[in-house]
Amino acid sequence: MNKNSIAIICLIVCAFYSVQGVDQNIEEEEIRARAFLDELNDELNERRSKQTTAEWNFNSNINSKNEEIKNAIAAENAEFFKETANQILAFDFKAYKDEDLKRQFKELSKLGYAALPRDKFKLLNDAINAMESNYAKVHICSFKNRTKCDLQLEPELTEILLKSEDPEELKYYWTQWYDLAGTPTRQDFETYLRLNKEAAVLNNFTSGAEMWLSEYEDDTIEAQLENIFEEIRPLYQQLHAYVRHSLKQKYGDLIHEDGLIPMHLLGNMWAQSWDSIYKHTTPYPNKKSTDVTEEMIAQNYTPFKMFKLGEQFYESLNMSALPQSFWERSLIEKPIDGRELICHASAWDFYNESDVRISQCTRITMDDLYTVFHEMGHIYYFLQYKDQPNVFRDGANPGFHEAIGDVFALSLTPKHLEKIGLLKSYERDDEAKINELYEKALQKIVFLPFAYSLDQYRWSLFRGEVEPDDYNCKFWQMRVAASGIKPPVQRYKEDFDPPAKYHITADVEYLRYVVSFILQFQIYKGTCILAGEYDPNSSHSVLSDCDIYQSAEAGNALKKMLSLGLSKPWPESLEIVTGQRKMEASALIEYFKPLQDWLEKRNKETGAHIGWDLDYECLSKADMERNEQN
Ligand code: X8Z
Ligand code: ZN
Repeated sequence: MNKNSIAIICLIVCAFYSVQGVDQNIEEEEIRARAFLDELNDELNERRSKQTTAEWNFNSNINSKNEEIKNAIAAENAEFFKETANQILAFDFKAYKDEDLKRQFKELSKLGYAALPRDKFKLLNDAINAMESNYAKVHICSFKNRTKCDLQLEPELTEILLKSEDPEELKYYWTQWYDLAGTPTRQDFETYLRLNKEAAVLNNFTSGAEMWLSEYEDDTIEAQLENIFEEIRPLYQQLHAYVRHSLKQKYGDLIHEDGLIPMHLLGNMWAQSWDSIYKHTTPYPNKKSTDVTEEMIAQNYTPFKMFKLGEQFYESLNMSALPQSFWERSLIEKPIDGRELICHASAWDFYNESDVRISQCTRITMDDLYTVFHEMGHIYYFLQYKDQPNVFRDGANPGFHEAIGDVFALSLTPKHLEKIGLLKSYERDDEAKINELYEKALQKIVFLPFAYSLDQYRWSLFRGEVEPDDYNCKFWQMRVAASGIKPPVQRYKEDFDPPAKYHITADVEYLRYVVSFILQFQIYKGTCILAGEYDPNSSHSVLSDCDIYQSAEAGNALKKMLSLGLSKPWPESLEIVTGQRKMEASALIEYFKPLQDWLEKRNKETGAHIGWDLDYECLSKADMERNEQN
């Protein structure tokens, strides 16, 4: 053996022992790290519990005292999170073998807004609170009686938008809402944008867009969504063409055959769901509707009864009854004591035993029954993952949390509604089935471009791609291009309409709903197969007929998925129920296939134009005045 060989052997042996030494060090550190996290966990639960209580108090009773308490606790917790993030720098967690530990540390190192210095953190919270309070406090004078000025978004404006068929009245309320809920928040919104960017940079992201997108733990998520929208666009265009053509019969000159649909005629303040125009546009109007609102009223349904119906459905899938505290502490009806509150429905985890609650100004309608199911999905997610470490007590990604309740609601098929006595003497033939799918598409398909454009818009602002002067223009350009709808009146550069949507005012990321509306069909299909309610290999089996009620198999798989929380990357959660690890639109497309075929045929027969001209003009009020003078 020559000298060189001896040196090489020595190098190999030394390297082996030093790797072993490192391994041993890492293992020892992992033991210390686990002890650190165990201790921290109780403190995190306590702090989050205290913060949630303060947020709940503000949400259900907006006043300066509750705002002050909420801000003080948020500031205190932000400082604590900063200290914790400093402490964890002492742990070399990226080198750990234990994936679970690594992931807990990774979550703990995300500071979000807490990364801001104390004064800026306060400024940012003040701006968001101010926008939320403004939204909650809007009161509008009645169209017919301008001295009666106590109309609010929920329930009055929502009801009027749903029911009125008078374009002038609808235009009045639409304009009032956007003028009062949007424009006055412009300054706060600009503060929010500035500090959001600073926080993103402190978190090592280029902007708030990247910070939001990182929650999906997949660098290709934007590209995947682009592909999914390519797949869905033909169905949306057919639906849009059919609706526009049908509404023209009702509203005449207000609608142009190849133009944008004026959004105040679509039954919803943001035109995010068009189900209330079902009655004017039904494919087969002689068939009975599956909207059971009237029957719910006739049977004296109350909010409590709607929530009990929801609970019973979840229980039928092997989930437990809701804790007594849920019933005692939730807010399921709009209080009539005059206090200001946020009526937008929400579900709350108090990180404390089983303290979970819903806040919803429930109306007795089928739409609100869907919302009850939706919110309960959040609640059962909270309950299933409650034994996970605090940092994993969250959805597999934000879209999962939004999807669960909707998966259950998809089982509210006509057959199910008959079973629970809400639908009577319903005859189900091919025409009735087209009506059913059409009604669902007005909720689910219409929503997708709306939701996507909302966050594409915010991303572009976060990324600094839009000049402040163009903030409003850009918003409408993107909404128009995505959905083929337009505001009922000219909006100007001086207006600021985006915060007239709750999630923009309240800084809630919205891509979660896009992901949810795709995933929910995928998860629904998976549970339907498990329940033996759907056979993908049989041409007689129809996905939209499936009802997973009382299926222990579906329930157990869902429970297993929910109990993972955020502890594993989301493909693992998806795989449990669907066997797939990728988000796919194929289940949604399959669900609506019979409708898509029908729409294509019908639109051809009627000559309905497909697509829309992008005739949205960006103007300032000064431009407008000049134009008028010339
Ligand atoms: O905000 C909600 C839920 C609460 S997480 C009621 N949703 C979105 C909205 O109302 O804009 C549900 C679907 C879309
Ligand atoms: Zn939700």
